[in-house]
Amino acid sequence: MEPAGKNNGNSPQRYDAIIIGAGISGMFQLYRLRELGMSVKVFETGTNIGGTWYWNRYPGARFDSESYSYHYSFSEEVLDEWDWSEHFAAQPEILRYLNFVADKFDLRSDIQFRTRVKSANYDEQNNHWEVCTDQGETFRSHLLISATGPLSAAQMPSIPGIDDFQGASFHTSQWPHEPVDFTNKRVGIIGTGATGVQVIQTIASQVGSLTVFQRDPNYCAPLHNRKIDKAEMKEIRAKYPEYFARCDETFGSFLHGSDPRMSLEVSEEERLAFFEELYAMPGFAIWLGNFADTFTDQKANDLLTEFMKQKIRERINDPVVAEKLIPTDHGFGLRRVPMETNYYEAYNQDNVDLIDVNEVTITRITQTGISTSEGDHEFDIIIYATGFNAVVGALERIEITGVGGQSLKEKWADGPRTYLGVQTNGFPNFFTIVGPHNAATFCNIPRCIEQNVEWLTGAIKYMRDNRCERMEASVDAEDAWTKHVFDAAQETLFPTVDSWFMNVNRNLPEKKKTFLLYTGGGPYYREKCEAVAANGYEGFALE
Ligand code: NA7
Repeated sequence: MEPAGKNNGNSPQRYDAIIIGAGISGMFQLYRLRELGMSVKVFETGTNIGGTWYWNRYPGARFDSESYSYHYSFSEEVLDEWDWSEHFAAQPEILRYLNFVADKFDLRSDIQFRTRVKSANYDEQNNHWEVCTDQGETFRSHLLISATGPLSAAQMPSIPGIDDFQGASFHTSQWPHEPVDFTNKRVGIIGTGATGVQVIQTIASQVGSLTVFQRDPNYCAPLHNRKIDKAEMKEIRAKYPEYFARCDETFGSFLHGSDPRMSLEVSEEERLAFFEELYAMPGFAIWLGNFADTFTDQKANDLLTEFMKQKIRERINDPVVAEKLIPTDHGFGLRRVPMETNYYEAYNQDNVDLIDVNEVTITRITQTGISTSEGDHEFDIIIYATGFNAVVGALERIEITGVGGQSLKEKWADGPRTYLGVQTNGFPNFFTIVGPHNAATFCNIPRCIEQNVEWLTGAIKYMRDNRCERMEASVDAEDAWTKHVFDAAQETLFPTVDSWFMNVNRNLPEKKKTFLLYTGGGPYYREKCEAVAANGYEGFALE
């Protein structure tokens, strides 16, 4: 390890570790590495901590996970002192919570804000990383850790004329810090993923008019959010250990885990009653608490899909609009399920219009609005809820080069290759939290972030205790893990549908179709990571 000294005359400042990103992962990794007595520097593009919850300030942004399953578990003090006001907290409260944690542990003193890491190059001779920022500074560190988040590289649509628009326009993840007044405004929104759904249902009652440009509809499910009063908070707090234990057991580390029964094992009556029960439950119950074969057997998936289609039809007054809102190219739950509160009912309002861009093409953004094959729409505000260059996008924006000057982007041109989703061969001492192929990509994310950070901290401590200077995933371990990731995906129906899970983004046609997530489940992933550690970090070369 480098000595903890931070400066050395005019040469670049040196740290034991550099962390990129001050969201939930970066904050916790900083906390743990400080405990090891390491010198650490965190770079963050934003003006404050919070990552996803700092950037995504759009109206309606909130948890889809139960608040008390999402928060950090590592500090009893934080658990004791923080109360949640809703079962699914909204973004302002979440950001207040993360600031509370940052204040409590004085995390900001090691974080440099307003700074984007532009490049990171491994210096083989000196076994350190040289990190350059957009502020023109260069830093050196022994270890480099990306905590950049799987959905942080905002993606605008590839529509001509975006810069021509004279009104206000925002990508949802680059929302202004000042409130946006929608009163009497003519608003257009492009995108109906998890984000678009939250925005639409929130602003539909505030705007003068809302025109939704939808390409592929998604199956949305009711969130059933409620307030938490003091008495209920006390009960919830008493159950924290139970909740964390439950998350450890389930596939996606949510409170909801699949039912052991198979869909066709029960009578139709029983099956429908179960679907109704789940539909009435809060959160991801209907998605992740369903029959065990829902995402592995097409027939099982078809049954649930039919139930969900019917629910949409029941909630929309105009049958033509209802059919537009029903996906035709995929079954329920095979893409990320947006959670909603009166989303479908918004389309029953007179001031809300739905345009299917498969029928009516958007030709360009103009000075005054959006031009389509069937005429022009004038807007005061255009909202782009068009998602992200998912999972690999934030890493691709940084020019990362490893041994022999190999570029990470080039190495991953046909899709990421990783060992455990934490390292890739040729990039020693570079670790990815929530990297591609990591269980954290298909997870109630803080649960998996904590696992990632604890495991990595253990590996770093092992390096120190055993006087190792260099840790690198072997080619064999990387090949085996990457194959395992693809094999696990093939056992599910997820690869049958184009989505960001599959590295498909129609605004980035050059991206190669490949599976980015890990679908072997949290429990297996954790077991595997623990076994690797117990066997002296098997699969990694340690020197
Ligand atoms: P998503 O889920 O990637 O959704 C983006 C939406 O934007 C989706 O409906 C896209 O339609 C739509 N889109 C993108 N480009 C266009 C163009 N050019 N024209 C029309 N529509 C377009 O991102 P979100 O922010 O909603 O959610 C991301 C994740 O954040 C989510 O999964 C949660 O885990 C949290 P498409 O489906 O491509 O037809």
